[in-house]
Amino acid sequence: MGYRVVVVGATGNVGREMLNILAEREFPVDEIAALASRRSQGTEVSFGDQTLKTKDLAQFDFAGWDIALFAVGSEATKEHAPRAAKAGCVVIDNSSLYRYDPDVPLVVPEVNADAVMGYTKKNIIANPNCSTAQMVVALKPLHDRARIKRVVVATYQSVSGAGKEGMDELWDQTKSIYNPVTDVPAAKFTKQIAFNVIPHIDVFMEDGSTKEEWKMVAETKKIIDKSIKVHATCVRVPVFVGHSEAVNVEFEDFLDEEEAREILREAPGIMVVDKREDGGYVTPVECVGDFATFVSRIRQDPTIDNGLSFWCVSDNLRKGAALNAVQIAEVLGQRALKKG
Ligand code: 11C
Repeated sequence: MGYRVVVVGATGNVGREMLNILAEREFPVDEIAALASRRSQGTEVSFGDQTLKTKDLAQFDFAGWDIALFAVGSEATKEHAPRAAKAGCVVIDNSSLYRYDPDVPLVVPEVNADAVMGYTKKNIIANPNCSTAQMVVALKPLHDRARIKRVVVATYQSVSGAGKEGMDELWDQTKSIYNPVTDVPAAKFTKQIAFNVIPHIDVFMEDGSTKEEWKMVAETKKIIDKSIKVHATCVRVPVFVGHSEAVNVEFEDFLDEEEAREILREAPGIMVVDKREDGGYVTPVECVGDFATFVSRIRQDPTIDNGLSFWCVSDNLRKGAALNAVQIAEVLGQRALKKG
């Protein structure tokens, strides 16, 4: 016996990946509904070898459905997630709306799977931001061994984090640079993204950081340990899929780079590819479609007492969003909503 599962936002980048991953991981589904806005109603999406026609989210009755994976913006989430939760359907939400709510667990299963059980307060579980998810999977096993004091991270985030419109803008602008018949001005992004990098993701905060950077700070604290200090610089790069991060960590205790490499090799969700030779590291195009977070370039930071640096890369639509949500559903199924 399986679950009655709803995917909300099924025509978007993340919603489509949710359907793919539910099928790939053979999540026990008895019935599945793909929902979208009225504008996209009737659009066909794939679920394994089935084709589903999307239904109108606004008209959908969540009563009798077990789990709803939400991949829509905060506004639509605000309107429909409480309605689903109230109807008895557990919401796993990919928006930022509930992440910082003390009554909603923020979960990365490799890191804090036990927190899932906190779902009972609101019937909602939050999925973190993509740049946080891949970083905490790598940080947690290192924190368990040597206690992290401080993290300084620079991200190199792909345009798919900004949705299909972001991908279209990179594609169209790149073509227009080679063939300047049509000008493709910046629209989704604040400056030209083709052949450029932009040190700005999400809105500016009062202290000069951006909301994307603030999310990495707040979410790392909530998921791993509130004592960890994080300083982030988030940058958009002309890559379609796959976020990269250069991470520098200061620990309380000494941690040798070789031991860190061994710890990460054993860690769930991590694949270490770290050969000190040409090409002995992973780049974003190589991680697309994969489940793992890849860690490379692990090395001592000799400028501080207990410091290490590493490079990590992951598919932002998968570990950063859809995969993590499906992993949460798996934990929920094993620990709370048991079937059969
Ligand atoms: C980006 N990380 O790359 C963002 C997308 O809070 O879930 C996801 C935003 C979020 O633009």
